[in-house]
Amino acid sequence: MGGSSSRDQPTETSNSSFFTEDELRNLKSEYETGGMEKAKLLIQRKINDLENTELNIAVTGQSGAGKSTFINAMRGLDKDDEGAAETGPTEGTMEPTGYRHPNLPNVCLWDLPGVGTPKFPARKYLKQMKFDKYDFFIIISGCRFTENDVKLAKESKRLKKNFYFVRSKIENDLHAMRMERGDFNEEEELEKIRNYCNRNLQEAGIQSPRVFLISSIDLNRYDFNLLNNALEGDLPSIKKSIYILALPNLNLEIVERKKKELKKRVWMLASLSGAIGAVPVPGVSLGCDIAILIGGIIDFRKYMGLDDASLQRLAKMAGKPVEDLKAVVNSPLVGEITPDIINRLAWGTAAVVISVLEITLDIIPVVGSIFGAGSSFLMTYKLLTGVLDNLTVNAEKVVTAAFGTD
Ligand SMILES: Nc1nc2c(ncn2[C@@H]2O[C@H](COP(=O)(O)OP(=O)(O)OP(=O)(O)O)[C@@H](O)[C@H]2O)c(=O)[nH]1
Ligand SMILES: [Mg+2]
Repeated sequence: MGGSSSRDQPTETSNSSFFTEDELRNLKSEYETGGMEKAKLLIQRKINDLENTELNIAVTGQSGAGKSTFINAMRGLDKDDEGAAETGPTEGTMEPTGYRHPNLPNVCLWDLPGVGTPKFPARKYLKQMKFDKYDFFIIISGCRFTENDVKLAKESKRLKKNFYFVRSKIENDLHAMRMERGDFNEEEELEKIRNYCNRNLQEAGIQSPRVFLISSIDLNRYDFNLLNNALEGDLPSIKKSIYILALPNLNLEIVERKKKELKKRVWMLASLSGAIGAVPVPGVSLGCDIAILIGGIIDFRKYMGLDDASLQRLAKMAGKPVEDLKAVVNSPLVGEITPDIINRLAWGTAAVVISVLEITLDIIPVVGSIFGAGSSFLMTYKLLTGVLDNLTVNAEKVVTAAFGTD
């Protein structure tokens, strides 16, 4: 895949690491000259990058097209929830407003005012919105294709920003067509609307536009997964990871993607364990670093949507009582994390034999020696792998309870 922005990025070794080839080589030489303590600095720096990188998503389009509703849906919020963007049939948002993701404050969705209103004629709009600060654009179009949609698309292109054209309220169109015609075929109609949008963008000089048909009130259907695929292909590695972790747990595919991203973090966190002054877990005979473990569990749990607030949001989205979702969760990891729980996990993993060879294979040739560096690494690696597997299984159960399996 790969859009224009990914070409500017240094090549990564593979999907299983955030490090580039050069960085891995550097990591190896740091280890060879300064041992684990020196290598850890580089790993820590990468973890800091993961925590501090911002992702700014601009959502733009005609007034009333459905920008605010889409942003709320992406954040897993209902329009009445605290902190939700205001929506409604009247001209709403008057200046760019950033909405931070409830779990990942570095992800910000920007609700830009409707273009083409008397207050914001298109030309003035493009200047005032400071287009440059955003990672990519989502242009939302409500129904008919307009001149302003084209202007927005062209401006994004001129600024070499990826843009994704989202045709919203699609379930409304389908509903109307279904009422009108007896021989209604949903897939055919969707394809017609896609072609219509594509043709208009092409006629305006956008060569390969990317068009997605979406319903913000039923985000899980239609082209939402396709939009995520496109973004996954276009964003540089760390931003991609952050984007995926910010998605609401709408389906099993999203949960699987999150697992893949979090797996890349396991060996990095494990490498940091056993630092000087680390507090060992009482009762766990092999050394391991309780602060790193607990931090990992809490973060992974949140990204997997299993903390209380995320479960509440998901239940609301699914229109089900939160108790129904909580009822399927069976994990010691969802309550308070105590040393005792870590101990129980450790007993569980005693039976799980993870050999060095099972650890993310492509990193082995470069930093293989780090993995042999001590039991503390292996123990933390085993525990966090177990944690991630356990949380994934539970997240899958929650998604299925919320939305079914299709
Ligand atoms: N059926 C349906 N209605 C939607 C969808 N998206 C938005 N709406 C409705 O469309 C109306 C306008 O949506 P908003 O999200 O407020 O639109 P906006 O683009 O933010 O509008 P401005 O802030 O004025 O620029 C609201 O009544 C929404 O409920 C959708 O996917 N399906
Ligand atoms: Mg709005």
